[in-house]
Amino acid sequence: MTTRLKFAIIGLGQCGGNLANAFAKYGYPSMAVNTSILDLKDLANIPENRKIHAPLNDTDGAGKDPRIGEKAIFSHLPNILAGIQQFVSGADAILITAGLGGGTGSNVALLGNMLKRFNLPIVSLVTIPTNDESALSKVNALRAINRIVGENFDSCIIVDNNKILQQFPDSSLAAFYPQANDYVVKTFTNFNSLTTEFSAKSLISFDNEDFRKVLLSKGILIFGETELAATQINTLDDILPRLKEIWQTSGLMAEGFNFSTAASGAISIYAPAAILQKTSSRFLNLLGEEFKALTNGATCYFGLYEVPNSSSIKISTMLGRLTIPVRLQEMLIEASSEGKNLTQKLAQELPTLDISALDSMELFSNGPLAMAPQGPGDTQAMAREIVAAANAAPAQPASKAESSKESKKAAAAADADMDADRTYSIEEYVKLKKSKTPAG
Ligand SMILES: Nc1nc2c(ncn2[C@@H]2O[C@H](COP(=O)(O)OP(=O)(O)OP(=O)(O)O)[C@@H](O)[C@H]2O)c(=O)[nH]1
Ligand SMILES: [Mg+2]
Repeated sequence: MTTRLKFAIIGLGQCGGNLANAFAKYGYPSMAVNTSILDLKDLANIPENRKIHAPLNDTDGAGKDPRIGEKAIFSHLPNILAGIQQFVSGADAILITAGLGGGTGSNVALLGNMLKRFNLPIVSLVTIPTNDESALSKVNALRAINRIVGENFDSCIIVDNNKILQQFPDSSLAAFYPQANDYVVKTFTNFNSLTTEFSAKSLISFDNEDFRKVLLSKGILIFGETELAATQINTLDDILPRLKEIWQTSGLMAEGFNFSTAASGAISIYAPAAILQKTSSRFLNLLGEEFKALTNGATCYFGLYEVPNSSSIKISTMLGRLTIPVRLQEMLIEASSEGKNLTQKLAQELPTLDISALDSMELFSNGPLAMAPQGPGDTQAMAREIVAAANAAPAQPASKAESSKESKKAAAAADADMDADRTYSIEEYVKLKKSKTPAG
């Protein structure tokens, strides 16, 4: 694959590793850092020597506790930095992937900060949790986002797992994340790859420097892709009034961006010749105007390509230097109420059961042989059987004859002390018998 920028991909945590693994499938050099050995072993596209296992002591994973993840990263820092230093040499930029919400990947700001020493642009690509995930995941994710924004990396791409759920509603549980990760990487790669450019005829070129400008514009970056069947529109002019809707619905980026906060962006359009022939010559001016209106004057880089034998129109969009989306503000509201409940639950002492109704129940008799009697009659019958068995004990083999004689004698002695008119419990009988049996 020929790429515009050579990215070195570093996946942190399980989701980060899975995304790095998907990037590796598309030919990107990738490595993975994780506190969990089990997560690392499943990353089939990443070579073993590019997997760094960084556990805290003997734990596997960070159990959604970012403090454990942080300590783990610090305790393996020399090893992690040495591995990454070798790996990133020759790259144009570092892309750190992670899922926010857990204990390992939520430390993406910490890792990114450590990697500033390599003097390469740093982009983070992170996922945010779905609505259904726990308050803990949301609180972790929000804290992590704030730290990432505070680090002022060259940009931060936010993939919304909520949108993934909507996009792949019928996907099986096993295929869900691999499918989503593949989609994210494919869309990113369509921007970063020159392959389509080679096969298409360029009317206006979106070049490498344009890509770099938008990608590294700081703040939050979104990208997306929409494909329309050639039968759906007559000319490209038809997409102008739909541009906002296309941006809002394309891709897996977080919902609710205020597009007017964007400082730069890119739109690349790939269309068949028949559509381009019908499109007005003013189209690009109109597109520029529409883009400016939606973004409140952001700089836009265009690409327009004629794709032979195509039956669809593809529109790829990137918007850079956006502010934190509404979806995260909503998550903050959810997390603060859910988080409060969770905090209260954790502060409460664990209630015990009131078992006073069981106080008067005596299920075991006192004594060395704690056998629960089935009923009073049973105990007496067993006691009588034991006495009878001891009296009528059959002859023992020669070696045991002596001790057998002794026990018979003891049993007889014990029986001699027993009151024939009284019934004994088995415990009483054994006690009496023991006290009469010679030790040894
Ligand atoms: N898109 C996507 N999201 C994922 C994937 N795996 C996990 N997630 C999301 O990422 C969040 C963090 O999960 P993990 O990556 O397992 O967490 P971790 O960083 O390994 O942290 P610990 O398990 O606590 O050590 C989850 O809450 C999910 O929302 C994946 O393969 N793809
Ligand atoms: Mg994990």
